Amino acid sequence: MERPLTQHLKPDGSALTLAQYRDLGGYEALQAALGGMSPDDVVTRVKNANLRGRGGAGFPTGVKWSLVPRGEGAPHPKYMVANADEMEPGAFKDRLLLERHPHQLLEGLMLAAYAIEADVAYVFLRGEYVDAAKRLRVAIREAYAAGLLGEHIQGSDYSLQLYLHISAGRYICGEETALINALEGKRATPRAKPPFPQISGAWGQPTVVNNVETLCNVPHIIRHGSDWYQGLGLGEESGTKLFGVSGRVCRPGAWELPMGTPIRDIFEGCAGGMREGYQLKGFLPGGGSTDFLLPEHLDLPMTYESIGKAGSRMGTGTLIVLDDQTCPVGMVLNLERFFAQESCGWCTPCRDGLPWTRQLLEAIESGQGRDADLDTLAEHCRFMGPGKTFCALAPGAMEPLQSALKHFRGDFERHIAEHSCPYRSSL
Ligand code: L3W
Repeated sequence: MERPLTQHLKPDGSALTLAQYRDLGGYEALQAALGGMSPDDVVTRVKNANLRGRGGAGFPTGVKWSLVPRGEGAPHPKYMVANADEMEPGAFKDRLLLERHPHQLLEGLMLAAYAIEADVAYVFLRGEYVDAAKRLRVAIREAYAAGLLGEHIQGSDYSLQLYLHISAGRYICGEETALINALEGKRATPRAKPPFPQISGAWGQPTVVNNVETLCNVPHIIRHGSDWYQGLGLGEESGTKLFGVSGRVCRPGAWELPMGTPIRDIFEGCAGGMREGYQLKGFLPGGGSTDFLLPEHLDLPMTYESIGKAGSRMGTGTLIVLDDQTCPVGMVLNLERFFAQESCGWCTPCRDGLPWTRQLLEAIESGQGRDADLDTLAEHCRFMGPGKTFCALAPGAMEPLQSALKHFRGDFERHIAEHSCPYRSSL
């Protein structure tokens, strides 16, 4: 199986240097693009490859790029941003790529910048990713010194400045318009869309924001072509994907596998299934802001479509596993504490609704809950559902809760009836 994104990672966990990356064919795609492909050619190849955004939403990358005004008369400066603010609960896939394959990201970012004719590129990095920051700084320095960044890259007409921006922190900075506000030095609140950033983004100029994993695919697509990339997927969807598993499994980790790999292969084949003495009760397939699926869903292929049809989202592709000895109410409470803390406070349903949700769950989990609280929680799921809030944070936060109320309702009811957490006594 081809693993274009991760096959060359070094077993000692260190980052590939520029020389090592070049030995593997690194920056050949950039050279090919600058030497003989127009920005339109690059956009078309990525569009035909059917690369979809790996940050969680799955929007087609080539389509996003094609919406940027290009050619004569297009506004400048334009900005290209790598969204490296990975904070989705359960997700650690981008960290792997950032720490160990920094030049792959830089090459993808440069190709994307060339495709949209950007003048400036940023890596917007999560503040806690200290090792990634160190390694990216080295890689950026190496790239400038080798003439891969700066004025007239590799003797071409194309010039690009690239900066590392360390996030001041906040989950919402991963939402592209909040990220753009933060980049401008403003408070990180999302903006209304439209206009989409492709038209009016950073400082009112055309801007594209792509996830780290998305960008890491681009050099491979340019080098090997759209058909090759399409062929890596097992079904309708193209390419490979970094899937992760956390929870009480034998081998928590992240693996690059074909898009469309059955969940069972990830959970059992890669993560080794449950640790001895534990049973699988359910799992969040795409990180903390997705709906629970059940053991009966293990044979589904991991694609945006199939996970969507099952009532959840593939999101970041990182499974969080719930076992039979972990309290589902406690697990959801833990997530809602995070989301309530991370609400940016811009819109009322999210600012007030998430802390209220957290309080209700705290009451239930500690044995102080009432029957009516379950109806109130269900109401919150509706009032903070899709389209009811300014951005996707609160609807995402409601996904694990609404599905836990559906699949594990008996656990909520037992907390209320027994005035305590039934899992605590079984520890
Ligand atoms: C032009 C249109 N562009 C959409 C573009 C848009 C953006 C991308 C996705 O949230 C999800 C969220 C989290 N014309 C367009 C268009 N676009 N329609 O497509 O946009 P959207 O609105 O579908 O999603 P979003 O608000 O960006 C992303 C989920 O990801 N998620 C969270 C991940 C968090 C991280 C992290 O830790 N950094 O990855 C996990 O599932 O819940 O649903 O570029 O401009 N008509």
